[in-house]
Amino acid sequence: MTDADSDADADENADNDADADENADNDADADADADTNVDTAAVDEVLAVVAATAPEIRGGLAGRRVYESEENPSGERQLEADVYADELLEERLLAVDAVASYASEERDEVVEAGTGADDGALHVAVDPLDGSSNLQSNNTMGTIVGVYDRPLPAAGRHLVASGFVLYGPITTMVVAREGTVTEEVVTGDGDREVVRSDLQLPDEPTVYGFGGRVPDWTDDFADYVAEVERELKLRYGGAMIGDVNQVLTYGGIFGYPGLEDRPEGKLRLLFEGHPIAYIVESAGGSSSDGDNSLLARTPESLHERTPLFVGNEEYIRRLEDALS
Ligand code: P6P
Repeated sequence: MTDADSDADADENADNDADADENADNDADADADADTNVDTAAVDEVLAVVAATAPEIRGGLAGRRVYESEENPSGERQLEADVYADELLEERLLAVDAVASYASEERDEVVEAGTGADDGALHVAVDPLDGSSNLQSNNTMGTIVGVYDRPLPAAGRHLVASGFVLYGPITTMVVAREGTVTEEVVTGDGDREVVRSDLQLPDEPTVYGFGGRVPDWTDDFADYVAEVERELKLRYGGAMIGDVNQVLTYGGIFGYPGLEDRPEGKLRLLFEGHPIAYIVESAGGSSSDGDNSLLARTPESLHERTPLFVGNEEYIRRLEDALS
């Protein structure tokens, strides 16, 4: 065999190895994106557990308006109500056979059920009491749940369902599954009665609400808001779930932007961004982190923050144009 032949063989072997590596990577990516055998009855059970727990969470709010000594992983002060809701939901959701893990905005780490993450296992991400700072002023707040078919933190494309409970004058639950959104009243014993099926954002938007202090907004965002405020009515209640439900009901846009001193924004991608984007996009609207759909994002860490915008497609597109 000449040197040239052996060089050619070496090159061919190297090419073969590279191809093999590439195929292995492609296979891994394919596995990562392959549909899992999620049992829809198990997803139903997770959502039913959240609804059934809602009356107890609501009933426990009145006596739990004081702050704990601890902070949550995002460095926010925890109310007794935050901890109470989190403990109830962890216990109830991990008792569902198909749930392999539970993650919460109130906990540093994922809690494993110890049942293994076999094909079809569900991984639940929860914001037990979104907007709990509204408790002291007796305003709305909510519970957010995202049901993923991959271990957490997972990409938005691995959501199989999401929902939120709104503790308003009435306790309601909005659920998105397989492209359809329903709004239900949660009765005192935790059952659900559908009040709006196939919920769609109104074509004519009416309301807007943006978080953060105006002096902390970027100039591009402030210019965009100056346009929006001449077209829509301000609705901002300080708890995302209440504000998002305004958008689902009246059309418009809700957002919490990246700020001058906090370009990543305030809200959490896994616990708030993904589930709410899944709902609003399923209701015919759009979501964005300022560049693209929030569902296109894969968090690198459990408590990763993101700029968050959801609402009618026209306003999301104009926002992305304004920030580009
Ligand atoms: P700000 C509540 O604390 C929350 O996480 C969201 O529910 C809400 O949209 C936002 O923060 C409110 O933040 O800075 O207006 O108090």
